Amino acid sequence: MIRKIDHIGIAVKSLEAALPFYEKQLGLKATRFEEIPDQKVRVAMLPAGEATIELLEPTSPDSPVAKFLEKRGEGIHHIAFAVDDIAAALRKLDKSGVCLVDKTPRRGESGKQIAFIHPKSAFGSLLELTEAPHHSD
Ligand code: CMX
Repeated sequence: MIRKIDHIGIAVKSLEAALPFYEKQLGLKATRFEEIPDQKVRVAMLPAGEATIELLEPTSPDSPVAKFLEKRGEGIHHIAFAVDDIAAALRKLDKSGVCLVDKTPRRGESGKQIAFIHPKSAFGSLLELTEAPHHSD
């Protein structure tokens, strides 16, 4: 079902404050910035080998990332796995009784379809499934 780790999401209070560490100290480069209204976040994507670091800044106090920062502070927020068929993967997980935040995919960065698995079903980690847009979309 899972092809690879697509990205790791890291919650930060401010992209502007966090980026110099990731770019100047670690030598990564933010290649894309995007606001995702559906998730109430602004993201910076920094490719790191085959996977990408996604820095997440909340755009609203009721963003899931704002709630995370309030409760747990800055740090790793989720791990995203690339799948070929997100709808089929969600059906399979749902049938097995896995607690899904999204039973049907939503729109994530770069027009990807995304869905989250609740941390209570994944032993404490928030997991994301992501399917890249098809060229004909
Ligand atoms: N990782 C691990 N645990 C987490 C978590 C996270 N990112 N976010 C919340 N939790 C924990 C909470 O601390 C809480 O733990 P306790 O019960 O021990 O206190 C537990 O999960 C359940 O929390 P909850 O009260 O049910 O729900 P929350 O209001 O905290 O929401 C969640 C949790 C996962 C349902 C919500 O954050 C969500 O819907 N996330 C998916 C969407 C999202 O995160 N979008 C932002 C990223 C967008 C992107 O990358 O494109």
